[in-house]
Amino acid sequence: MKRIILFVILVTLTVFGSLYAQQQGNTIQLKHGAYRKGVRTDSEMQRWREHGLGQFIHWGVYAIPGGQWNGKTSTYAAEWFRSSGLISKEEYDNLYKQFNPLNFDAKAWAKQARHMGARYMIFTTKHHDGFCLWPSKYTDYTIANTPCKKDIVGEIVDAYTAEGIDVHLYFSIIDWSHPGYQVGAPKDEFLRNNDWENYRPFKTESDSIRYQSFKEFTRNQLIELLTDYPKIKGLWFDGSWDGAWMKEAEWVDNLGMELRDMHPGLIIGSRFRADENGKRHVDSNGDLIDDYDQRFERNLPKSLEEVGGNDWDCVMTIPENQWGYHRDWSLSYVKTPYDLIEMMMQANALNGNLVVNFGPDDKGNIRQEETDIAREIGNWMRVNSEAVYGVHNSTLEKQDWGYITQRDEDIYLTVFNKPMNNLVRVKLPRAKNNKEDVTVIDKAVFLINGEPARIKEGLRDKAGYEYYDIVIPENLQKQTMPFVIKINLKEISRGDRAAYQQALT
Ligand code: H79
Repeated sequence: MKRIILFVILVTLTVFGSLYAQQQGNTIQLKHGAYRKGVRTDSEMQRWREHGLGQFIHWGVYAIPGGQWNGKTSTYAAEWFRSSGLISKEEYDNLYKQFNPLNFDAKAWAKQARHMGARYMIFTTKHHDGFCLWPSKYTDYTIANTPCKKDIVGEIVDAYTAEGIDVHLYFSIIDWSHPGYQVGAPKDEFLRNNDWENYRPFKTESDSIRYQSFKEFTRNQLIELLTDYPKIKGLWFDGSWDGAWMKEAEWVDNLGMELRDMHPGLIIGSRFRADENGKRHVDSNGDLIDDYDQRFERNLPKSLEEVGGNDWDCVMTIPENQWGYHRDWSLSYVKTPYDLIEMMMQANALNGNLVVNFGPDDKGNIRQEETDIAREIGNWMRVNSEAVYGVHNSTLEKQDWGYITQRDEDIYLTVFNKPMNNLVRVKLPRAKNNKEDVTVIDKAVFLINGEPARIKEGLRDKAGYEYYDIVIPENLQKQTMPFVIKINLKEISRGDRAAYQQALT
């Protein structure tokens, strides 16, 4: 009996002890987990954080079929055309011999991106098909063996950098063109049952040996990219959900360190490597792996809680799920500049960047729809970009008419849902300095015309929060695009409130 009691006590202690440890934030010792809690504080990362808006470009031989082949249209993502079933693998793998984008003009693309207001861009050096847009010396499947022959990656890096736009290189870990690459996504059961240790990506020893050559190939290409294009700011990895890659936690971790040593300040997102337990993006302790969260692809977070204090960006397609050039955009809803601006402000208000994707055609043209979107976003940015660059989540609570961003003392209210009464009601925070004080709006101005806004007294709620109403003047009431009101707050004594309110009317 005594033994049983002792056993029960021991079990209880162990269970509660470990729960307590977790609650206390005691962490499992990981060899290849996150190396930092919280965000990077260096200047390169600070610069990235302030970009607000980026451009993604997906370009490769998939632009030749553009989602169509022999009169048939694929509803698949156009850059996955090799797997669509509409083309044989052999035919696809020979498309590069026709890749000849005579209209390609990196400087024109970069200029357009700058006019749109993008501060960084991500460019596909190689997608899953393995075709390289730079003349890699480690494979023949590159731009060097097309009629084009230009170093496309080099021209992009130079042109965008010259326009003041930071370049990040997209690189797919999956490479269907390399004989050593073979696995794909691991079976869920190993991850779900916490049985990662027993996951075996390869069926035979020789498959495993072949994979070693693939690893070396991947490492060589990454070193080559950093060596040839030292101006780049970061690497944007994709396809790292491959089981064999995930199983190589130690090797990949070492590779990451090697790349960072080569290129101080290098920015790498959470989609590069898994920890030793097969956990991706966040490690077994819930800490973000590497520099920013890449999980919000085509899917914006709705609250700061979802963001968890990390840096993040959201890459967004214009149609539903087309990254590469697809000739037929009637297959899904096509986002409008309004939609994209709303997404950008939602992202910025939650401490993230929005990255809008473009898919140029096989001639090197950016399609008319994308050109129009870039121009319209650019027109909006020329007036309102103050509310985008270098901003962060505001001390003001999110309110139903739109999104709020802030830089130092400047608060930007971007109004999307214009109230029927043309009054933008602003809930103000309590005074920080002195409990006896109240917060009021000191200044308010419309960015669209620089005119000061009229402020009216709003309600005071039961909890004691103060509200003020910003009047939308007649000349702005018919706006069809969101507009920004820049405000500053001040704290005054309760005794001065009546005088403040009197002065408003
Ligand atoms: O490059 C873009 C996508 O091609 C790539 N990531 C973005 C940035 C991506 N790789 N994998 N996935 C997205 C998720 C895989 C989705 C798939 Fe499918 C479902 C592959 C096959 C079925 C989507 C639908 C792609 C083809 C059909």
